[in-house]
Amino acid sequence: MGIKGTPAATKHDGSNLRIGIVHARWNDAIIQALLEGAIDQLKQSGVSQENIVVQSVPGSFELPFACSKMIAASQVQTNTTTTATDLLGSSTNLLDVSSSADPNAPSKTFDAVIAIGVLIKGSTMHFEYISDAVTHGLMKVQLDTGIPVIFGVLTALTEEQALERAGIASGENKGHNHGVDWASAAVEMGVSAKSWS
Ligand code: DLZ
Repeated sequence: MGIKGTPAATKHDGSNLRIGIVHARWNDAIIQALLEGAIDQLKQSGVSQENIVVQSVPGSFELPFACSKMIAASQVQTNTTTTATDLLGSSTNLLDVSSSADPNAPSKTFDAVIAIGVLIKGSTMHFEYISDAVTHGLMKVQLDTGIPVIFGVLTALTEEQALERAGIASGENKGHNHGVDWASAAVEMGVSAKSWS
């Protein structure tokens, strides 16, 4: 059984995965802690450094667009390779290429993307509008692309709440770094999505 507020632990091998991380730059100290937690956990799950691609955007509102573009660009790169081979050679060459490919090699397409942002409620309605738009936007990206997008957006009522969820609260109890859980979710969903397709 998991501790309250965290998922029950499962172990998955991320060594064949390529994971994208897109993070906002608002509330940067909290973002950096979450990013570090996520990257450490990805590596612990076997994802290699070169298969972790990090991209930043100004704020959380930009996360869905950036995730969508990142996924599309990675898919175009993969397709371009195929097209180039296609144009260069005969069908025999194409067969040669596929038979020499390592079936266990990580794909160039992202297997999962983690969107990291920290939204802290202010005195206007900005927080509500951005939280709602980002949540729906990220859900749409994963359903439209078929690539899992992990919801790494903290929607905190106070800065202290956000610090706790990044594991950097002041005082004795530093809280728990949710970036770690997001990385585990990315590996589990990346492995699962591969087996479901
Ligand atoms: C404008 C704004 C505000 C008020 N607060 C936050 C926040 O707490 N966290 C965050 O990630 N971004 C915030 N932003 C910026 C918006 O997400 C976005 O970058 C701008 O509105 C430009 O589209």
